[in-house]
Amino acid sequence: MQPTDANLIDAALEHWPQRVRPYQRGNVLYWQGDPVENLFVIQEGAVKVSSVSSAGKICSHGILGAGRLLGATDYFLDGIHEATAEVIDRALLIAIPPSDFQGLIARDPGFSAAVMRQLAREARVHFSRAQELSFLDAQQRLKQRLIQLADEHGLKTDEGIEIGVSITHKDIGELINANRTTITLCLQELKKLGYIRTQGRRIILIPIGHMNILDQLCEAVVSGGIGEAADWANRAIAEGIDPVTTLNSLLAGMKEVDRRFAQGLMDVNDIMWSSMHMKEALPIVEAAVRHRDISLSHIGRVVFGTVHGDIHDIGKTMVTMLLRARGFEVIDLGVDVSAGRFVEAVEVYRPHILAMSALLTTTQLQMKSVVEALEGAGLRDRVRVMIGGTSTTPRFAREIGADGYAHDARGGVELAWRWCSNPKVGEPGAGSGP
Ligand code: B12
Repeated sequence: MQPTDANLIDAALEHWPQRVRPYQRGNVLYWQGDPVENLFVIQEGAVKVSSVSSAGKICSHGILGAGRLLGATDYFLDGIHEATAEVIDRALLIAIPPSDFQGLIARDPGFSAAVMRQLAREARVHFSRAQELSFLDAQQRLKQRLIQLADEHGLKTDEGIEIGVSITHKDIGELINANRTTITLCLQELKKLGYIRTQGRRIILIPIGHMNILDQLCEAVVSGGIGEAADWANRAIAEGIDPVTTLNSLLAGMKEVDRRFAQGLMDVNDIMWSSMHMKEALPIVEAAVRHRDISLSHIGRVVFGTVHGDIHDIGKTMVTMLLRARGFEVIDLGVDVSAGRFVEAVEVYRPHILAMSALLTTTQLQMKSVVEALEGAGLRDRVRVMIGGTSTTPRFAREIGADGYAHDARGGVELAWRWCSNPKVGEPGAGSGP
């Protein structure tokens, strides 16, 4: 049988039961530069191991949990601690004097194998950290580190795996070599992607298998083959991943496409392929969203289109999908929609909301033409106008006389929901419509 970390605790308890001591958060076991007076086996709790560079920069080597051995490398090399070890969560530690440690290594092959295994593991961790620093950006590093923390300190809960140790943004920053602002932004992004949830200092990860599926889905949008994104979307839904989380992964794929396009790593042709992958996957997610919220009845009608001269329709499709999922009836006019066509649709369908999307700086001015055309046709007071798309802003919405703007699909749905819960006089929901 392979010696495990549990063997190390068992062996330490068997030989040195009287050496178990409780420690509180903030207790320092040893400082960088101290001589090795004790080695420690962690029976319970968490200990942060970090060092300070000559330039005064702090680097955390890890937050170690039960079964880990502290100080062995320092003991074997020159007897001086290369890092500081600080308790960050109440802990029970077994302190072992070096001579006792050496004696047991000589006598007990099982113990000695467990120690070697720990040292090998440490070496591997350092190696993969070095790789991460060279190849991964801060968000990817953060994700890897959270997965490792969940592996070492994770508690299974109904919502996923909770990292069972209280860590601050500063702790995380030291672990992945990033400042606090970066950590906050990366955590927000991981939350948006649906990979983690936070409550105060509690961090809960979705199952790692789900993360892998979402990563594959995102990558399939960026550079997959035909049908690959759809396959991964099907798999995500079949595995019970939240459809909105699945949708966010598709969106992350398109963001990555944009990033690569901006860097000249992809051309318009590649973008076309990615858009096609996204469009193949969208109906699968839409069906799942609808299935989940099947009980909703229509709370309002929306006429939606991408303005004249603009053929970008993925954003519009996503907003439409979420609107439908929340119980709105959406009449999708498609792309490259003229002002006249919008006005005609408002006349015919009498919607609560007219929604417009534009992604090009040049086409966003079409939105103004539509508002003016509505005024010209005497329909402006009958409908609320909502605009969105990357090139638009709240200020632009005010300037052209639109009633509202939303930055993303979720914001658009919330705004539509608010409007339809509180209809304007003259609007269909207020009793004067058809
Ligand atoms: C995919 C894409 C294409 C595809 C479109 C395929 C399709 N079927 O849609 C193709 C290759 C055809 C294309 C063509 C062009 N594109 Co293009 N394209 C993109 C790209 C990479 C992604 C857009 C996308 O789908 N994003 C994913 C969706 C989900 O995001 P979204 O559209 O922003 O929507 C979200 C929000 O904005 C919001 N939203 C959107 N609409 C609405 C509406 C309402 C009411 C609400 C509330 C919210 C809302 O909710 C959505 C979800 O959260 C963007 C880059 C970018 N950062 O946007 C460039 C981009 C938009 N394209 C650009 C350009 C320049 C072009 C071309 C002129 C390129 C060319 N040289 O030929 C042509 C123009 C074609 C035309 N006449 O429309 C520029 C626009 C620059 C500008 N400011 O004017 C961008 C920003 C790329 C860049 N960085 O330069 N493009």
